[in-house]
Amino acid sequence: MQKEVLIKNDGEVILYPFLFSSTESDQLFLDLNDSVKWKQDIIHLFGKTMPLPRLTAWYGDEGKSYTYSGIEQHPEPWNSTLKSIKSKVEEISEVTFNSVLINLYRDGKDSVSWHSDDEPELGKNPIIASVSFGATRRFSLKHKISKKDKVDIDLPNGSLLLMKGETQHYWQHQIPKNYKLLDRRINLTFRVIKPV
Ligand SMILES: O=C(O)CCC(=O)C(=O)O
Ligand SMILES: [Mn+2]
Repeated sequence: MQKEVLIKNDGEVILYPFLFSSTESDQLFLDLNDSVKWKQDIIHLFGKTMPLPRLTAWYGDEGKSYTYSGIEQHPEPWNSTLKSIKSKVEEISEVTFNSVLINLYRDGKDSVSWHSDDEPELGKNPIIASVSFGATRRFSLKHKISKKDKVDIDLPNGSLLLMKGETQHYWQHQIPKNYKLLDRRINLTFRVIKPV
């Protein structure tokens, strides 16, 4: 499988641009767009509440609940499309995942702001496997200490991005807004939820 190492200091980030063929990816995008139980979450920011700038869904093994925005969330059970994507990701990453957070970016105005995937449920040095379908979006990483260390990469239809080791400790990532973009993108971040 063709791969490109994007970060190898203070963590490891690897891109596999062609996890799925473009025909497979187009079909998986349509399947997920229709079958995933999308939700509009709310964020609390500076004393205000506002809708999260994307739709989300959470699927996983039974009993793998996690706390998010102070609310205990229970996962939807895996469907057949998600199971098939999960097994392909597990083959490449050599990790067994027990949950997936799915994001729907309805157009370029949807986004995710700077953050690290550092929830306590993920434990120390989690491996995160991120699969993208639909519109290509820019993904940026910046180092938390040496702020001039920045990596920008476009995540194409059918790609897999692996974030490993100390990446979440030293780096933040985001999907910036792109006001010209009208197309949808679906992203799946496979995770291992641990008992806390
Ligand atoms: O959409 C992406 O590629 C990243 C999503 C993300 O960072 C997250 O859900 O934690
Ligand atoms: Mn993230």
